[in-house]
Amino acid sequence: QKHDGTSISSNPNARTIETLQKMADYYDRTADNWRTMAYRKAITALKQQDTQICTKAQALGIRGIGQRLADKIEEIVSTDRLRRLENINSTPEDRSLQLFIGVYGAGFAQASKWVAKGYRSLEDLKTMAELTANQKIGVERYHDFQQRIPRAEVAVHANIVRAAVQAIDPDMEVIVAGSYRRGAADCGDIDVLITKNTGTLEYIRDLMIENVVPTLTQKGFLKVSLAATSRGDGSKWHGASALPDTEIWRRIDLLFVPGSEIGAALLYFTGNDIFNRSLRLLARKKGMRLNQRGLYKDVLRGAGQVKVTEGSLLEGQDEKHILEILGVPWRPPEHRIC
Ligand code: DCP
Ligand code: MG
Ligand code: MN
Repeated sequence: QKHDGTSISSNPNARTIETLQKMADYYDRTADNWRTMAYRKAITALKQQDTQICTKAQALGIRGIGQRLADKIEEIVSTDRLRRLENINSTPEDRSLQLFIGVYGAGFAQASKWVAKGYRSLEDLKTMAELTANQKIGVERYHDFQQRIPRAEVAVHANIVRAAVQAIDPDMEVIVAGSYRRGAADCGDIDVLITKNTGTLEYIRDLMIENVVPTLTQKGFLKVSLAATSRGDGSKWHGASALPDTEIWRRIDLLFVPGSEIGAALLYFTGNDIFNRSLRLLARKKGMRLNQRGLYKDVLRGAGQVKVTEGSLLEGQDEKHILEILGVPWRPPEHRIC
């Protein structure tokens, strides 16, 4: 099993894996899902080998590795480099694209447009680009949001939220999910589930949006709202927070979860995303459907796998039971990395 932050240096293919990982990260940043998946698959397959894979033929003999990846593996081992990787970020346009993709609220498409307009630096964006309110914050706080958050600091943010929530209703629960729950030493953001055993979504959302969020904003802990839902089945507040007497802003996601859905929400928001994808696929193969609200059966699909009915709820409250029904042996959060 692999843990967040665990070294793979003892693996005979460590050097190859490290290089392929850089390629996967690059394709992930450019939202090239197909290539990202292909590289991740190859990395997973390589991690399971106990001898070094040196030639294309050897690589092709492994399930999950195709022609192109096999070529790259041979190139890495025989030349100790990968030309494709060295070509990435080699032009100013490439470097700007990578920089802009990191702006909160800007995806690959937006970043490409900025590059096409001739912008190259964050300063260019500040002075020349037409930015939405969120993009403006994404640019101003670029370096804050790029920093990983030490695990201990994540806990302090969550404690502040918990104290504010429980001051209003002591039966409310505040659980940190995301990479923190998987045991990561540092996190990209702070993912907080806000729930109550007997609480409905409306109850929790009203308490948060009407009361906790304004209070924590007034206290100076919450800095800005980046995305929030206040009606319908909306259930989140995304923004930034900062500890007292510190300058650095952290990305924080508050996720409102009715007690009846906490199991499915825990599963979804703990991830990681690849683990979630494989669970959803498994559910589908078994005629079920898994999302962040529950596991459903008898989902009718028509032509092209289009959903005809929602199906009936099998389980939403109990994380362990959801895995049981799917026939997946229990996996503690630290082992949910694919
Ligand atoms: N998630 C998902 N698919 C996505 C985005 C998120 O399944 N496209 C789920 C799995 C993630 C969880 O939500 O683990 C939280 O999302 P984050 O983007 O915050 O990712 P992590 O917390 O896992 O990592 P990081 O430390 O980068 O925040
Ligand atoms: Mg996270
Ligand atoms: Mn998040």
